[in-house]
Amino acid sequence: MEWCMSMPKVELHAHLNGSIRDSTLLELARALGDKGLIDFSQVEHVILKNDRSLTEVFKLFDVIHILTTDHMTVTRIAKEVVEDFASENVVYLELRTTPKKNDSQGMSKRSYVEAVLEGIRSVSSVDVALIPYTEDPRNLLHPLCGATNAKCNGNSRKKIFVRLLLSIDRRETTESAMETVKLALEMGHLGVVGIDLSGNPKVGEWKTYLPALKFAREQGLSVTLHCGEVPNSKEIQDMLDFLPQRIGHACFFEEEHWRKLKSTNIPVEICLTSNIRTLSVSSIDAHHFVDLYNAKHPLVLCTDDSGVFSTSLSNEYKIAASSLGLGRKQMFELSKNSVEFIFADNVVKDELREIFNSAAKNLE
Ligand code: 6MZ
Repeated sequence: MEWCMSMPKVELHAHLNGSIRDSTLLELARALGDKGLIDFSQVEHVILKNDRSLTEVFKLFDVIHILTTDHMTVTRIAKEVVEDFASENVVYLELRTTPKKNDSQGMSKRSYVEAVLEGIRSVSSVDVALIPYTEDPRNLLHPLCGATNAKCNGNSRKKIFVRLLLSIDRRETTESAMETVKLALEMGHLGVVGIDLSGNPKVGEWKTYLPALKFAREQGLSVTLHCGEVPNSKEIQDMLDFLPQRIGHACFFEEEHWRKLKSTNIPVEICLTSNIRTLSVSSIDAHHFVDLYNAKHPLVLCTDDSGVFSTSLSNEYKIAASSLGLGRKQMFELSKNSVEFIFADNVVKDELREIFNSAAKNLE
């Protein structure tokens, strides 16, 4: 586990509100409980419960969203989530979140995303490279210490690249999804690099979002889809035909879906603990990760919801390594290959390749 912690890692599938520390959720719940706005003991029970079906997970998200409605809290959780990933040597984080409109809080989708960005910028425990690298000279790496010029003080500091994906929730309307895509385009210069389709997979039809997803792609945004988290053969086929840049989960694929996936080489975001906890996959040994890994299909290990599923990216690597009997070199390669599937530009990719190359030298 220590070794998995120390290795540089890339996180491409992490939902902001699913990655909150339990301690923070409990603190927020206690504060609302004290104000008489919620029943703390009931919410505490929901937060601390460990085994949840997929349906229960989405009930938990509704509770979490009640606790994180205001701008200040959104800023706080974004800061903490970045700090937590950085503390386990994640060097590139593509954080995804659903922009929320909430009139009672004076919150628009834009002000929600601004609050997230403020949280990311306020991280001080590590250097954060957020604004597209090419446009902000303060983000250039110092040639000696490896820290950004903005914060270099002669010592080597940890650094994490952060980019945002804006999520469309399957409960939204076509218009609302289009609003999210337009917002992502307007905020590209602030570090938003793509669109995700997520939310309860038993709800809604993905076709509702097709116009928005097509528009996103036409305008140069990368798209990732939650695909096959529940059995739905037609939807899976249609999603694969759309040729998204990546997909998440792929739990309920049938033969023809695997054939299509493998022939198109669409990278898969693998969320082991999440799939096991929600009973989408019966055991690690039965997980499609094993076949995809052996087939050398592009894949990336991810946490999904590190808070909700009490996991970390290092833990996901540890689980994968023990189930497949992978050695350090193979785990390192798996982590390094993830760089090829990020949505940020080639300058960032080159920078990350450098980070992995110098880490490889230290491993020898
Ligand atoms: C599908 C999921 C998910 O956006 O409020 N989300 N969608 N499948 C999953 N697997 C377990 N886990 C999380 O983060 C929480 C939201 O992310 C999506 C859901 O829409 C959830 O409400 P944000 O930051």
